[in-house]
Amino acid sequence: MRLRLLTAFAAAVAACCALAVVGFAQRGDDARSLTVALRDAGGKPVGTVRMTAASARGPIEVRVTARRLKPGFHGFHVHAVGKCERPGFKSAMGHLKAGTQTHGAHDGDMPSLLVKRNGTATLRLTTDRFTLDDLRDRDGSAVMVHAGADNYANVPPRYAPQGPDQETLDTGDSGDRVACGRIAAG
Ligand SMILES: [Cu+2]
Ligand SMILES: [Zn+2]
Repeated sequence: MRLRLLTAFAAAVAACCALAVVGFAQRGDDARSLTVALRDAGGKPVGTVRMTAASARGPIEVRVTARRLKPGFHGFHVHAVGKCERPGFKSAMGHLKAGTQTHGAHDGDMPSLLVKRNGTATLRLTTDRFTLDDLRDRDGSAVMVHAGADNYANVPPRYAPQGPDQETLDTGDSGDRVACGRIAAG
């Protein structure tokens, strides 16, 4: 009798876990939301980015939780291609953009990630610069964390009378790519 109860209990637990897994899979990716796993240059998981659209054409809510990163500000962008080839993640190409946009105005530019002294970060932001469909376009896209701070191409004329150079206008000078999360084509 006792054994049968235990068996029933084990079956209930298994069913419950299976449901939880299914639930998670459904939560993971659908028309209104997606989840991105951030991995560092060694392939270790360092965070999660959850993107949710409140409505079909509405702004995207972005929620980031990250760990095992260096304290301080880190440039944080959506890059154009859904390829995170280690170690340098160059395969993700440049920032997600349309036409002649420059850095600070790129579709994929987002507020910087502030990593605390304990190496963790949380960030919650909204953006109306892209839709989930834009992220899941033919070549996908990638969420990128950089090694250093982003200057948003905000370089005062007293430093650069001719204006910032092309590299700054493309990147915001936040340096190496230290973590990447792939968004597959839809
Ligand atoms: Cu970037
Ligand atoms: Zn940019």
